[in-house]
Amino acid sequence: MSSPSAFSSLTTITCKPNHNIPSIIPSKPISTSFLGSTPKLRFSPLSTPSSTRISCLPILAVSDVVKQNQSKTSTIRPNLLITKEEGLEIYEDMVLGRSFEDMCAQMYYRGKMFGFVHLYNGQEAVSTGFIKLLKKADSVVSTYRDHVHSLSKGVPARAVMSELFGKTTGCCNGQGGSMHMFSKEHNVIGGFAFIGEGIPVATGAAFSSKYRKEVLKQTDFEDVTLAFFGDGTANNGQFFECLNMAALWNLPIVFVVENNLWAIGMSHLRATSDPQIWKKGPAFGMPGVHVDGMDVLKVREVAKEAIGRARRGEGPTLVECETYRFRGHSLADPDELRDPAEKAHYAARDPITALKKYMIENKIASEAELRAIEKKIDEVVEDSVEFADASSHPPRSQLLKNVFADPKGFGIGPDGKYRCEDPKFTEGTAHV
Ligand SMILES: Cc1ncc(C[n+]2csc(CCOP(=O)(O)OP(=O)(O)O)c2C)c(N)n1
Ligand SMILES: [Mg+2]
Repeated sequence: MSSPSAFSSLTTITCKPNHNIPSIIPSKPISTSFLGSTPKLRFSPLSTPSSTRISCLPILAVSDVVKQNQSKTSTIRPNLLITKEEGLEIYEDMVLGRSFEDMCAQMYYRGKMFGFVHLYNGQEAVSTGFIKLLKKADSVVSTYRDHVHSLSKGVPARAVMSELFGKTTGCCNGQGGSMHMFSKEHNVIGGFAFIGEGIPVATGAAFSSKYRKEVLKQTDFEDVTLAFFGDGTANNGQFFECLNMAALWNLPIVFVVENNLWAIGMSHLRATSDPQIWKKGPAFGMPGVHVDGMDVLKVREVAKEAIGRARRGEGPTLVECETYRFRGHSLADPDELRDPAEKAHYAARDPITALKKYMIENKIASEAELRAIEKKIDEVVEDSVEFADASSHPPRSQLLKNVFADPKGFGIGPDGKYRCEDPKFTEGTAHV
């Protein structure tokens, strides 16, 4: 039997009556004898694992989960959520994410990178809070905002920076660029540029973990997949289809919505009928949790529960992390739409500054120890730039490597030459 999860009671959040929305469910149960009649179209509920069964228990907030785990963490210092070792690891990962992205901005404006580059500044607590709890065999699926997810999962800074520079030493040999980080070795199975595109891929990865365990009997436990995506993406159909499949097949996946309140220049509150994304979990029969995504310790506690549920075979969880991006949508965005007061509000809640304060105030680490980490990371990031700069560009012969569609008739003409070499092609008059 699996151990009971703190989320078993979090699912009951759906029971909170919403007096603004009229109930469409009749108070008396309707007979299920005649399914052809719409008013009588009521089915008996499918049996669900006890952890996802919806009952009317008292509402449990994330803060209660945190408190509950706080008392379990250490008997010597019962108020702390992390050990020194964990704290230093988390701090280092968040500083790496931030410094790496700041360096990307510099390199982009110096013309070292091409195409769109989307930075993750401000959202570090989500990547670190979740990914640092994973094992190597677990998978991460990201979006175009994918550098930091890759770094948290262990892809070396050199490989990510080189990929951004379009060099052969990049994790995709320079063929992916900023939006397409991938590392088979680290089970980063893609940054995806089309929004929502990664969610079915993540669902497929989770299905394959379950299949390997249950059908092929290859492992004793299920590897977990984390699917990261944004608030705007959560209005996309693929999200709903995958919630359905993941719940139906009880897949070992966590859907992590990074709700930074904006989808390019569209406010989440203007674009979404019910802005509380976490509520969509219980609608599909899985727990839905909302957590402060600027607080890495809270994110981490929620992540522990969600990843633990997935690993124990208790199925998927939807976690909405309320966060904020400190820069424009991409480095090409002048970021003029968002209210300066809103930006200032979230800047004051910088997750790295908050963690630093927590660690120093609670004597988990000294200022000198944290400064030493910052210095070490500066060197790692500097080194990644020097490495990327010194690496070579891919040879022309690499152009069609990893292209799985038959290049004949697409990139290559009937004469065996690249179509782009035909001067008429570039004039726009070639017969394609
Ligand atoms: C299928 C598809 N439609 C439209 C776009 C253009 N687009 C790029 S980013 C974006 C907004 C996504 O916002 P959100 O999911 O909140 O992620 P964030 O950028 O805030 O991390 C859109 C619509 C796209 N990339 N893919
Ligand atoms: Mg967003």
